[in-house]
Amino acid sequence: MGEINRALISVSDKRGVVEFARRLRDFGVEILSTGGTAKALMADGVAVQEVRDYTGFPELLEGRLKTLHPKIHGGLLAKRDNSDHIRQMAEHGIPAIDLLCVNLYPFAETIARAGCNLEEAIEHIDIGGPTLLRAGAKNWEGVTVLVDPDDYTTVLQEMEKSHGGVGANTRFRLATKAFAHTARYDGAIANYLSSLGSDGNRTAYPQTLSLQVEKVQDLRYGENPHQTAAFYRDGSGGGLADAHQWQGKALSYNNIGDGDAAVALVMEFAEPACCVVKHGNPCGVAVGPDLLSAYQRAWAGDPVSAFGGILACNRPLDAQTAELMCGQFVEMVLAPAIAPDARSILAKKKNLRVLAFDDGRAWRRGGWDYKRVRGGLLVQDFDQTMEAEADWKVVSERAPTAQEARDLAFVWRVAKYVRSNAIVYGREGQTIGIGAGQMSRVDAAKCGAAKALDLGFELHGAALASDAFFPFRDGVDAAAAAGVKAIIQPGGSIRDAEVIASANERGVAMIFTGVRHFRH
Ligand code: 93A
Repeated sequence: MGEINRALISVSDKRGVVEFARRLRDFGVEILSTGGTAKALMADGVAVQEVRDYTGFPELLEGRLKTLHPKIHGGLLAKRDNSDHIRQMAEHGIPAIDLLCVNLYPFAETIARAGCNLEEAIEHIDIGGPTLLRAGAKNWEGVTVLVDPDDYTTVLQEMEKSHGGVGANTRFRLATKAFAHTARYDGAIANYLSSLGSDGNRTAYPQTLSLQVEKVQDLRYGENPHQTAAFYRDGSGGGLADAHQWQGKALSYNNIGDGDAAVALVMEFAEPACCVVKHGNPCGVAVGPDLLSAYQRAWAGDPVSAFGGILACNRPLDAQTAELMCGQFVEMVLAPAIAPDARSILAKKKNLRVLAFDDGRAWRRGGWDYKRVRGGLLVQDFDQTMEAEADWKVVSERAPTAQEARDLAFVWRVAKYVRSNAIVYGREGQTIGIGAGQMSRVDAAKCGAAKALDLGFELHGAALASDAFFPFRDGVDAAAAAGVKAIIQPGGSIRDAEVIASANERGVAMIFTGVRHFRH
């Protein structure tokens, strides 16, 4: 049991450190500390010895040299059960340091500040801190290493139970955490510096990219039962990695992928919205005056496909809506909050996964989207764009009516979340037929129309969105023949003139957005 006699504390984030050090003193631990930390501790009446007095060597170079001294690093690195090490330590007057509490200069916070320049960033690169941490963590059998103020209590409780010692399991776990901490720290430095040109200006993407992810949970299996899988958080905050699961079976790999797509889609809308997602694509989406009607109309958009789907709402889930949801077979329900009475209603369906997600973060924010390909990683900005409707251009002879314009705005938002080639039919804030993931646009148009008719919807007067331009007029011909009266699409095909002619022949209003929303 690693008994603790001497500790070194050197922290930038001073949260909780005074109380921690005071408790260490109660255990009779001798405390060494660097300038700022020593000052903070002594100001609160905790007795410490400054590292410079301990080593007999002053802090130099504006603090760049504080702890880089053999008496410090020898005390951390020496193996406690190695007679040679013990002899050399005695010979050179190096006492063992048994606990190390260090967190680093705030590099990530510094570079995140607007106007931070290269010089400032470099001054916030901690050298001594990571060196201490790596030394202590390498020698975890003799040293307890803390990088996270949230671990202070655990360590104190363990010392309480074990007469001032910390067990091997805890020391090993903390050492692993310390290496993850320095890896993340160095990764942030490398990412930052390699995204700068020699003039100090940012280029688009870093030359090297270090990613550090942390496991949220192991999953029962991957996309299929013969694939093993786990879910990791990437530190960007929010998303399903930080959602709260109120009830139900453990999340599956496919649940997480579909849930992410479903929430991103409903968060696109300002008014109450609900969607049903299956296999990464929405099958029914609707907005309404309240969540109940949005849910009913989203479900009615394609009740056949909705069976076993994922439901997402952009408003707190109320009891009435929850009651209706219970009447259907679904895998998972997601909302920014679940009202207590809705919770007790859903509790009747024990297997149903019910999650509350943080609606303030991640869904609408910029950031990087990664896609793994063999031998590499594709990195791009998330598609967070939603063009201003003022920039849309009417290209047909007939302009859309006010109702058609509202319908077009709705189906266009949905199309952004449907896999390409995507065609979305809808009216009055409800999708009525979605053609997804087709290899030709005309097939996507036919597929969506066939679904709508199959489900008994009337396509006459419906609106249509196409996630990218129509390469030929055939897709528009098919949709117009089916009764569609308004179409929204990016435009930009060399055959735009033919496509517009097709719309005009049948009195269809057509808008070009100028922006494409492929989703693969
Ligand atoms: O400038 S350093 O890279 N050189 C060092 O020798 C050193 N030793 C500890 N930074 C160093 N530290 C860091 O100082 C720690 O990692 C901690 O973040 C900070 C605490 O300084 P102070 O106690 O003066 O507030």
